[in-house]
Amino acid sequence: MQNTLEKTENKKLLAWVSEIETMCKPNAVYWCDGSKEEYDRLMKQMLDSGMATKLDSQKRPNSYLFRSHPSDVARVEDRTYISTKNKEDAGPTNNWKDPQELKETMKGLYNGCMKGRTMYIIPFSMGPIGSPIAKIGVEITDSPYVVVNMHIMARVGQKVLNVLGKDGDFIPCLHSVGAPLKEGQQDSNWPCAPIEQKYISHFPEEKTIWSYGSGYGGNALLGKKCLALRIASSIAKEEGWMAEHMLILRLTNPQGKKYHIAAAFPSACGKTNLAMLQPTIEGWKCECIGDDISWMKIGQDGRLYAINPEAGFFGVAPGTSYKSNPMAMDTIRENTIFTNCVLTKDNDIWWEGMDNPCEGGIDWKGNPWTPESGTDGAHANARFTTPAKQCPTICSDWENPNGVPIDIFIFGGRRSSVVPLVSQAYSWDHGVFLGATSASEATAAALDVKSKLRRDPFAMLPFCGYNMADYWQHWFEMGDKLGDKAPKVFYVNWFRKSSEGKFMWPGFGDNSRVLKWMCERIENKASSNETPLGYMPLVKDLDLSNLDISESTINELLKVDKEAWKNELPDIEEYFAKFGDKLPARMKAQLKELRNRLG
Ligand code: OXD
Ligand code: MN
Repeated sequence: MQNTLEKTENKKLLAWVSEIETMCKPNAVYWCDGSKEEYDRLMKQMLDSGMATKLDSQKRPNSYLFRSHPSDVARVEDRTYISTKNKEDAGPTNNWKDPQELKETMKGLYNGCMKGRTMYIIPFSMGPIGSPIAKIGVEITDSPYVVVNMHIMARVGQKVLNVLGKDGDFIPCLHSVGAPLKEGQQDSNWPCAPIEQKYISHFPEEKTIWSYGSGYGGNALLGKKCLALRIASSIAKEEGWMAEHMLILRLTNPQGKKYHIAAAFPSACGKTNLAMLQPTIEGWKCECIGDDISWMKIGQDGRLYAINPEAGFFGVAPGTSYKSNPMAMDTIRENTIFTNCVLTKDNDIWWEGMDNPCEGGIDWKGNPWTPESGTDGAHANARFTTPAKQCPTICSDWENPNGVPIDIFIFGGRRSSVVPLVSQAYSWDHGVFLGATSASEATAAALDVKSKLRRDPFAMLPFCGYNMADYWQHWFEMGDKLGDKAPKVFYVNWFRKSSEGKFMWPGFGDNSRVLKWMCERIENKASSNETPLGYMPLVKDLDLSNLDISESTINELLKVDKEAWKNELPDIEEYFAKFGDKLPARMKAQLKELRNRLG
């Protein structure tokens, strides 16, 4: 195979590649240059092998559909490890294994695991190349599907090696689908290993990632959850910055004043929808900077600056429609990789919740399917991988290497009861408490999460690369450093349901009404009501112009149900108790204050 990459002289990289080649024994080694020619060639190869399907070039130019193995459809949290010398450093919310033991097990699996396959080396930058906030990683993988997805999700190839130079450092990310081929053996369309052989392992002390056995999403595209969240969060703690599971957006008011918002919601709670919001209120404009991850450093002026380390969106497809997220629908009109969607009769894709019904086609498992089949045509965690620059509302500053200054943090989750539409934290510490206690109802983004309500602090439960209690302490300390320049913190719940089970708040573009109140709050222009939960708007404080919503519904959305909150306290206490002596004193103080306010 030819490529145009100049050979790197980086000693650490050359030594690592040769070590992995010796261990994994691939048939060939290929350095990725990140070019379009490379992308097209690998796609052609996957089309020829039957792994990919090309979609209709008129309807969906330069786009492809893949179907994963039915056992390999989401992140596997039970098989994800934070491997530190001391168990306590991983903390009670992470799976832990001793690094030596885990490496021994995994070396056994990696030994010869790339037989019959090509080993691809992908140099990538998370963040605009050369940004003071960006980091370089190199992923070694035996999956061409991973290579093409990484082309979209990160900045890949020669330009990264140029920045790395002879002595530059990088984060080694090793990935194998865990399916060596015997001489003459026919490959399957989605090679992967059985669940008990899957390992998504992180060694934060060595800043290294080893992933084995899965080819799907966050298990395999190692720049995303593994590097940009788990490893980066641990580096960020060490270096005094923040790596968060947050979208970033810019809101501009009718006078032209810009506000930057970073918001953390658990997986599948509408982060991509909010990032691509189209305000329904006159004169307000929203632009997207990122939909999943935010890296933030304190700038010279003492404010917190954020970049989106990714270059693409790996979005949940089902439920995405012109009604729920027209900007996402326009983003994916071309140059997009789809995984586990329905292939329609006219060679396009479809999923549950799309605008028009589907007559039928081939479902995500590869079987003939019609809406009458009685099963979902697309998997609930079907995804699109699409370039961020294609989003019609992408912000002109989305690749600004210095980032954008954050004014507002939002936390939230999917709660059908108890949690009101919006509240504002009384202080930074109160905001950290709100982030730490956020909880959400189940999602399809992880294979093994079944419980109905789970506490998902800062939406980082599956993504924090060290002890969650130390992470909370880090948040408190960042607040001390930021002082009065710290962003203001809010908590939202778009998902409250009526007694008839209907969503009470319209959501989507109308969420701009809530964001407007937040912007006015930080300008001291909107009044508020002091409640046990924080500052909350009165009905008159929300811009409800041209919105068909009854006064009683709004009152209900803004109601503080003290008794329900008192019932939540034991659950929060029990949750905090898991962290033992590590629980920051400032967190305990916040719990006490909430209890006092509830009376
Ligand atoms: C994601 C997730 O894929 O959070 O973004 O699961
Ligand atoms: Mn996410």
